Amino acid sequence: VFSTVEMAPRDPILGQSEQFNLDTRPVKANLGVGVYFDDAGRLPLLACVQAAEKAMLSAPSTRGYLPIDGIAAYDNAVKALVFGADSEPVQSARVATVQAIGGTGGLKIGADFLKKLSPDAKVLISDPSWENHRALFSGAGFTVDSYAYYDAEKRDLNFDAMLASLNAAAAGSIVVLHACCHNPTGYDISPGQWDQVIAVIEARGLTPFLDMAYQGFGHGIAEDGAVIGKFVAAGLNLLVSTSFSKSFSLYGERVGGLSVLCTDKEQASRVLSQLKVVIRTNYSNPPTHGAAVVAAVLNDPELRALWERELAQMRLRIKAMRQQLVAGLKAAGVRQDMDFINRQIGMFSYSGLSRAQMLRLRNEFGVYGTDTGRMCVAALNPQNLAHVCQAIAQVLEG
Ligand code: PLP
Ligand code: TYF
Repeated sequence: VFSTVEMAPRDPILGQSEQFNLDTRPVKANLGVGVYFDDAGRLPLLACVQAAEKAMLSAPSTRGYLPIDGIAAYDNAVKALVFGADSEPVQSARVATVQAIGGTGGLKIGADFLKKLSPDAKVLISDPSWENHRALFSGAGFTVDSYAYYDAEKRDLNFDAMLASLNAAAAGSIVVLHACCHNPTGYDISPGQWDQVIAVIEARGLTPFLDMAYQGFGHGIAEDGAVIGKFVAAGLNLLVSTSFSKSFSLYGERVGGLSVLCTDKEQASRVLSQLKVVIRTNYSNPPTHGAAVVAAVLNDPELRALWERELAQMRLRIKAMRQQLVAGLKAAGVRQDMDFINRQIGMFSYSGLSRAQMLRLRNEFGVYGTDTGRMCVAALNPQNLAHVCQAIAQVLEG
């Protein structure tokens, strides 16, 4: 039966990490995968997570099956984080939230749900977008197109073109939007531009699906979440996937969620019942540990405050690394203006380097970024910064 199976291509990002791990050069930097490392180049284990786990160990719990939609206290915490605890949608119980296996799981539950509901709808993702968006929505059976987003020549957003593509979208199309910290470009649209996007979504009858994988990594938890309030104010229905992989540094625990903003409570209960069918037929019910940790932190005022401080540290460290990268590139002899790196936000920088230049960086200097020129600023640290700056300078000027 398997004789005709073809070899699938490797994930362009995760495949590169495998290559990086095999690289025996003493000086190297993995700016490929989107993972936050601390100043010492280590993957953090947050103190709030350790405190929650310590408390859990001292009162061990049994491991029965969770409900299909996950831990109730977790789902409520996700809802509160995304919409605001006192927000009208939460107060009127018109949000259906389920625990998901990472942000990816949230996207996939949403995609399968939408496919049953609107089998002929097209999905639009940004050009460019996270590599997995196209694969995931195509895998769910959708035709995936893109809307304009980035102008490589200008090294900036092309907002007019973005609005034009959304204006040209067929009614009923599903639009996948990065809520904040756009992956891969690092360019977010401004609050005023969000208003214009929302107006087009409303006018064209599009279905917004927000991917919120980096809440708190941009300007702050509430600041990054404010975009959701704009959709609420416009009276739109929407889907939001949440990931705690980065904001809790819990990548391997696979903690995420999907929230669907419905028109009223009764509709939300019907939607929830369908989300549960999707989950039931995929993996029955979610795993316990990661979501229990996140719920414990979010629902305890002290641990929550600790998390907010730790998240702020990560956010500010990335900003500092951006500034040091720009200064370091200048000091290393890069003549072109690299200050756009400071205007980008979140984990990533679209560096503007070509594929050939990215290959040189990797082959000659052991500096790994994606072929598309994306670099993970959150993987820079005082030890690797000078090497990275010199390598980029050599490639750009040498
Ligand atoms: N969406 C975007 C834009 C991402 O960058 C990521 C990164 O991992 C995800 C979704 C997936 O999140 P998770 O690792 O929690 O599945
Ligand atoms: O974009 C990134 O690097 C992160 C991590 O299939 C990631 O979002 C990359 C590829 C992938 C899953 C996660």
